[in-house]
Amino acid sequence: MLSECVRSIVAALICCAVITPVRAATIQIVMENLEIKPAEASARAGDTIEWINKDVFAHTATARNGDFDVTLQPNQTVSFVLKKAGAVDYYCRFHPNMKAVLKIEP
Ligand SMILES: [Cu+2]
Repeated sequence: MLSECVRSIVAALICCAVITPVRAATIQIVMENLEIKPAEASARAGDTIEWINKDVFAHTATARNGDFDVTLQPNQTVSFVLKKAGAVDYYCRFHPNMKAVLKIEP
């Protein structure tokens, strides 16, 4: 009788785990030696991007479509929550050769 009960609780827990929606993720993107790594990152709307500046000078993550313009001081980490889907090209305003793309799925 007791094991029957335990079994149904376990079944209910497994069931809940399966139907729980995917949690938003945090994606880390490093800026180091004038490079953005990875240069191409995939994410979903609702995910958080964490840009980590490991250089001793400031960088920006500036979206060409105007969706974001984040300034990172030396050794600073800045988080940004993605709101819209789409492929967003971004670059550093101080070093325009630093380029990357975020592929954001809905
Ligand atoms: Cu820069």
